[in-house]
Amino acid sequence: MPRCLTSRTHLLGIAALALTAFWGCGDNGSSETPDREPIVLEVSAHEYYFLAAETITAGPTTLLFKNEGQEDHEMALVQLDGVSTEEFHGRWHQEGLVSALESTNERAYLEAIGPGETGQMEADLEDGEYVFICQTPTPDGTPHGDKGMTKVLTVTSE
Ligand SMILES: [Cu+2]
Repeated sequence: MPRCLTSRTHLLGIAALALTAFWGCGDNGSSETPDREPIVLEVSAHEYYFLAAETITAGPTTLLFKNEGQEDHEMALVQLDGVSTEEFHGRWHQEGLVSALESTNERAYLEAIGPGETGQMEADLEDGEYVFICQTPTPDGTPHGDKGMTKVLTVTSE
């Protein structure tokens, strides 16, 4: 019995080592996201716009969302997939947001928070073009994004 237990433990140890080696190799192989501490990206919401940095470097990112406006605001961060920011906004205006979002991948979403509140989440961002969008409705029912509440973010590899 004790011998059986020992060999099983040993096998688990080898499996763990093999896994470590595998993932370690994978990390070194792709340099999509630099190995660094998460950077903090502050994003504030107002009527009806976002304030945030224009450009950040790729990698782990802490999104710190602050509602500095008078209405509720949410924050969706989508990565454009094969379209420029101009094409994305053009498609939004011509065909609607649902159609425009087909050429994006959502990377982060924080649900609506009230005035003075904050929200936070982690995202691992690869280089590319991104857009912040708020679709919380105004009192008359218009989504904030349709009032211009979007912002382009460029994530660079250097
Ligand atoms: Cu909003």
